[in-house]
Amino acid sequence: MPISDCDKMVDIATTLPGLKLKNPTILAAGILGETGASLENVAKAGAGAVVTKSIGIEPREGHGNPTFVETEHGIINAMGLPNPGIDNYKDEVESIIGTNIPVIGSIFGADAQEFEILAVEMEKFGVSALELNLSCPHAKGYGAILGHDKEKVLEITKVVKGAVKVPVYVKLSPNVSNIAEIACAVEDAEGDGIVAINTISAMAIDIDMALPILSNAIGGLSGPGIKPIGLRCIYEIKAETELPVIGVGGILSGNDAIEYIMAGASAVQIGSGVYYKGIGIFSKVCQQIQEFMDAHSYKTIKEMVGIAQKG
Ligand code: RRO
Repeated sequence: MPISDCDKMVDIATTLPGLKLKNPTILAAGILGETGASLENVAKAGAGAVVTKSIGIEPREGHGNPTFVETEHGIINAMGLPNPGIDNYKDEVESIIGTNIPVIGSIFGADAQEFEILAVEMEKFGVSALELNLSCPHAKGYGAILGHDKEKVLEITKVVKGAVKVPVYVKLSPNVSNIAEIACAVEDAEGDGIVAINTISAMAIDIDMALPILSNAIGGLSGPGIKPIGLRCIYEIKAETELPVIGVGGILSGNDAIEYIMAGASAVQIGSGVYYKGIGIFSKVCQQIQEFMDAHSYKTIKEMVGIAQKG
């Protein structure tokens, strides 16, 4: 939103390795990422960048229904990594490359070799950066099993870094005892940045049926209830590493985004917020960030990054 008084003009652009963003809001993986057209709609709605669906080697149907349940303070999903497979996703990605915002390719694999193959393909499609999904909490053989192990995180990040030129971001799980230690493994492998956090392992029970609601029983919690946990994770990661961080988890407003930025995030991702507020959330959050900065005399996002860190 333009601000008429030039002295009060604030700049909400932000820069991370390989990413020049006109604003700090990014569509998170797994939301509206099925097609190039749906990603383009998010770009038109004002997002600074988009992350694709998490893509693997082969097509996967994912878990059976129900895959999704809304609870008091968030949403629990166990989609089970449904995706068309890398070869079938090519046209979708290529259709949005060259539109006005960066595209980040999210990939998941069972081991470093699969990640390498996927990374090379995604790079060929023309993405600006990669996001390694090492953190899906409920897909057997993928995600958490790798991302909870700092040696595996180091190996996968190193292998991918050796195979591509685009920057490599690693999406981390909050379901670990020490997230900063895992972030340090990314740094040791010369990864370019961290995305935190993925969803929190959770469940809901149907008391009439006396059964778990999700077909997979256990899923991942996202939405407003996880914001304080996401903030704590960013804060801990920034205290231990120099890596740039993209914050994600329960961002529904400009103030939520500012909290993440002050904890140390250079940009934020919005996922469940689209479910709660609609696609207009990107421009709304940007407007609210701008208003906050104007009211508090911040001129750039960079000035605010990590200012809540002690010492
Ligand atoms: O597909 C999923 O069930 C899923 C993924 Br890949 C992820 O990274 N996080 C999540 O909560 N769900």
